[in-house]
Amino acid sequence: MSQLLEGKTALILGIANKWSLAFAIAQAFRREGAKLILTYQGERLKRSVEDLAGELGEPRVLECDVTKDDDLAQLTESLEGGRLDAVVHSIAFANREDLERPFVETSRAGYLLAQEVSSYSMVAVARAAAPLMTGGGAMITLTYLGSTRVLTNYNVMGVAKAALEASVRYLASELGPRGIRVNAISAGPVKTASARGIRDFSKILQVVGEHAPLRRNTDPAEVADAAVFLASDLGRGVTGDVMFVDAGFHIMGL
Ligand code: NAD
Ligand code: IMJ
Repeated sequence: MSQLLEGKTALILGIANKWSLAFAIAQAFRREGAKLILTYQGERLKRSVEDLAGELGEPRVLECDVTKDDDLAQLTESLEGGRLDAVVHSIAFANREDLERPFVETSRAGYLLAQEVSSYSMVAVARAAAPLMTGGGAMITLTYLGSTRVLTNYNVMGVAKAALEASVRYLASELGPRGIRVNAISAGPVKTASARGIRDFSKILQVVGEHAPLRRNTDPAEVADAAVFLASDLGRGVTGDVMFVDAGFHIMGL
């Protein structure tokens, strides 16, 4: 069988451990023949990501904290001379207390932090990567239903995801003429490190699994296969969009 990403090089940001959605995406991209470049947030995650790189055919692994302009500039510099065909942005962060107390209590600093890491970083990554995408390509970010619906405790992250999805549209409009497509995948709830410890997360999984049209939860491999589609030539007509991979949950009303 021919591979959908043969001859393509993909930069993947946001692997922390084997549960990360970005790791599932890296596995699917590798299965489809892509050459990978991985980044990790900082020293704390270096070992973990380097270990996982071993399962992915030892790709290049670089440090990139998206709040640091130097790291992003370094990333562009160290990849210069090579061509990039796909970029996966799978990064979010907010202060835990802002995901636990009423949204109205969100501090200025907490609001700005969530925006910086979870939304602005997509713009910064796009700016760093676009010059390397000389043959066009695809940028993909991960979002969640809380961008357009009020979901308990998602709070400041919902606002950041709304800004992220709007950023996808502006980036798609500007980068389209260069053959670069920009899309978001809105995944259903998955028990990753970013979900663990969220109050009542198991209950959320249960309710979503009972009410989604497919009557089950989302498998990270399904999110990864959608990313393969968007990064491949099969997705050539799709840009500026939010694709839901959530067993259909988002279509449901009461
Ligand atoms: P995860 O914790 O494995 O991934 C989050 C990643 O963000 C980590 O790798 C972390 O290192 C990285 N990160 C945080 N701050 C960073 C910084 N300053 N610089 C660089 N990297 C930084 O959890 P995940 O669930 O795989 O999350 C990945 C994406 O998927 C996020 O955008 C999340 O909002 C989104 N998402 C998750 C779910 C879910 O239920 N798990 C559902 C929909 C969307
Ligand atoms: C996160 C918070 C509240 C409800 C939530 C989530 N639901 C889901 C998530 C229902 C599915 C996971 N998600 C989609 C995220 O985007 C998570 C982002 C996140 C998680 C944490 C936890 C640890 C921490 N900061 C975080 N920042 C962002 O300290």
